[in-house]
Amino acid sequence: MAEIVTESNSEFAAPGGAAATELPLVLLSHRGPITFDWDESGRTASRGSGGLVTALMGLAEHLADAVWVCAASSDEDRVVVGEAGGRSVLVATGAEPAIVAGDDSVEGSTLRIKMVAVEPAAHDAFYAVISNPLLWFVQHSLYGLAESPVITQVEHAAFDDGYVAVNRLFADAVADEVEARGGKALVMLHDYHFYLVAEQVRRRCPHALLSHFVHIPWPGPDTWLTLPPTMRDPLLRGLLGNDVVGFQTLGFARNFVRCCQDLLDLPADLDALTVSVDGRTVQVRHYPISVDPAALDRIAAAPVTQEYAADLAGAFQSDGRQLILRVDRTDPSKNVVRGFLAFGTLLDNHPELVGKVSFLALLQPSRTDVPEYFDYIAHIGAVVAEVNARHTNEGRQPIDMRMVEDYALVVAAYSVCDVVMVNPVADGMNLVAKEFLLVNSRDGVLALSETAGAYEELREHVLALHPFDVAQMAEALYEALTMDADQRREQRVAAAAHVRTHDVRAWLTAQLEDLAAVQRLGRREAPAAPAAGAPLPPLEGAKHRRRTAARPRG
Ligand code: GDG
Repeated sequence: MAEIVTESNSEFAAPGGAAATELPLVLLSHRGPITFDWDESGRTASRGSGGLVTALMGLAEHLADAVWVCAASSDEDRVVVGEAGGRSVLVATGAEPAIVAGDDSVEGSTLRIKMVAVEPAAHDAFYAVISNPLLWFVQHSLYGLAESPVITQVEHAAFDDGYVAVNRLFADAVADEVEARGGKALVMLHDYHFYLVAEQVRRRCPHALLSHFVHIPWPGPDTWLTLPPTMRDPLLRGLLGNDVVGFQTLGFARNFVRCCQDLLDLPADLDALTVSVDGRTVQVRHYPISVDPAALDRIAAAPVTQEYAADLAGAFQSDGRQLILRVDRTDPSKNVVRGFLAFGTLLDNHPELVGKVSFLALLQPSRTDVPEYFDYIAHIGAVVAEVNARHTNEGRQPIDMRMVEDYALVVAAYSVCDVVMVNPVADGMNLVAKEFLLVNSRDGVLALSETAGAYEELREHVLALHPFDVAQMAEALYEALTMDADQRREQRVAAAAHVRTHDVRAWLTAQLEDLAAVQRLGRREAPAAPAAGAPLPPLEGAKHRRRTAARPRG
């Protein structure tokens, strides 16, 4: 089998070195790195934003042979799939991304993308019935079990004809790409849409090195009992088709091992974080995802961001007034309603703060085709109106809620706010918390749910929120607003230093290094999980030059 090389051979890797691989790379995520659209000027292509897309594109762009498999999400994506006859297309990924025609020469970086067009009814069952909401709700513990979920024949059919069928389609697309590369490739799968893919790819491509990173929480076996065995068992077995299954936190990794033990009766080791299945050993790991500090710094320094920051400071912070911020999708897991209830309680309990503190909420409407999400937006609006009616002072409403998609505004708000409230019911990681820490210029306080993945890493430097306890959250906001300057500075500086050294490159490097170790030692005798922060096993041989050791701690 070809070997993974972890050496600095790309812009992505420099400086300090992040891992690259000599194996061809096949990536899979539901949302792709490039989306095509059509306007009066013709076909347009836009690059996805966010740390994950940036990091994985950085890796894929610099490898000689990489392909990113994803769903066709726009009408124009589907046109591109038709034109390409279902094959992958090469895209120039510079400032103005565009498809590279067969014999064109390209300057700058390129990325090969294979979009899969799914028949709409199957996609709807896969996406709008099973992935969101069923899996999302189970994994974020969002169901009130007295009344939901109600799993009927509709959900069973959606699982079989939607989730299973669409996973098979994507598994075939991935396996085609692996086979086109001689059957040996590093396959990196992402998230809750594709739990069944690895098992099927392994059947067709037994020499592929397979990994899956789960971005959202993985609850313990009791919570998974919410799903019938006809759903939960295949999901677990599907993930066990991987060589390495990665989670955001040690807690989620342990939950997965316990699920395999308790629900599938498989031999598993909770200390080594391994599961034995079909004569193989599956490694279960945690890799806390993070942000790209250089990219954030650039956005923070941009003139548009600076202008926004000055406007926000003028509007919310003149005369010693303070600003609390939240930035979230309108997802029930983000707990926006209880956050506003806590703010209302804060103003009830501390009337001296009325007129002295504002709450800016930058919310992005999310999955409005799912009824629970649609209803949740209405619920948020009602609570905001109620708190504002109770506490308007000299014509100034305490909550300014904006439904916007404007990343420069988000970064500007991070930079000036005094407190950021991140109070999800459950969250895989939560990148808002990490982004805020890097760009805030006022030694703002991070008030963070115990149930956000980021809490496992940052607990020493944050004010803990209990996401269901509105009274506790109100008190924590009060503590944040009245904390002395030295303590605020000490907390933010320490937390920001952690995030800078545990960035998105470290997240990716750690995965590639573990995969290299698995491959080197053979799948049956792969190493036990190193303790968090312990040095990794050395990568031996001329091809295993490792130039970084930065490994995220859990
Ligand atoms: C899932 C998991 C995990 C915000 N407003 C705008 C905008 N944002 C950016 C933020 C941040 C991102 O969106 C939100 O990331 P989160 O991590 O907070 O949450 P999810 O969307 O739920 O992400 C989560 C993550 O995957 C990664 O593994 O951390 O736990 O649920 O980066 O800054 N981006 C743009 N415009 C905006 O208006 N472009």
